[in-house]
Amino acid sequence: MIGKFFHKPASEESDRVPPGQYLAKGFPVLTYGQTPQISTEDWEFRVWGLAKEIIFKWSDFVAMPQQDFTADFHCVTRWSKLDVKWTGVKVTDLMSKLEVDPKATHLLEHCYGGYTTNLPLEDFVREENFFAHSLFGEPLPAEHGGPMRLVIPHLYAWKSAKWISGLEFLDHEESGFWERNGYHRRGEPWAEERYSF
Ligand SMILES: Nc1nc2c(c(=O)[nH]1)N[C@H]1C(S)=C(S)[C@@H](COP(=O)(O)O)O[C@H]1N2
Ligand SMILES: [Mo]
Repeated sequence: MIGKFFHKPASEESDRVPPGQYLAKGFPVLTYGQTPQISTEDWEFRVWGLAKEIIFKWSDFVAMPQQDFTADFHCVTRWSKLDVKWTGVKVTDLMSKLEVDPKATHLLEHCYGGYTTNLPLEDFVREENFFAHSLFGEPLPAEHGGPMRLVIPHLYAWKSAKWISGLEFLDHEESGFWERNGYHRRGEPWAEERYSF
């Protein structure tokens, strides 16, 4: 396993690599199923459930404040990539445009292609979370979730939904795709919250 695709972190990086993780060479692609192809003209982002329903178009998203982000990326299959550079919109900036019911405690991220993953609201509404449409200065490639994905740096990357199509706000926890298939409900890499069994 070590060698061709992974390397051991140098000592100055090792304190940034969670237990049981290795640094990937390049940026692996991890997708369950097909890669959806969605143009920015067709892309829509819908909010529903315990929030006032609203549909954003691509132009609405790029009209919000745009920022650069640098974040570490940890896949539960044990590869990590440090200092990934993204551009997009902060979750907190999107939240300022929503009317979320105070009863909402959780949400489900929905994606083109049918993938879902869940989060407690407090793991979603954090300053370091963002929607990304660019990767290392280029439009986000389809295989990495383009045209738009969510990035939740403090949790394992299955929470970072690619081809995001919407958010469903809930007053209870509902499992997403991997959570129903044995992954941990929350997925904090430093606590190695990998699987639920
Ligand atoms: N829609 C969707 N989002 C997804 C996935 C997926 O299969 N479908 N895989 C998740 C997993 S397990 C990981 S590790 C990351 C991988 O992102 P990458 O392919 O850009 O490296 O995307 C996450 N988001
Ligand atoms: Mo993953």
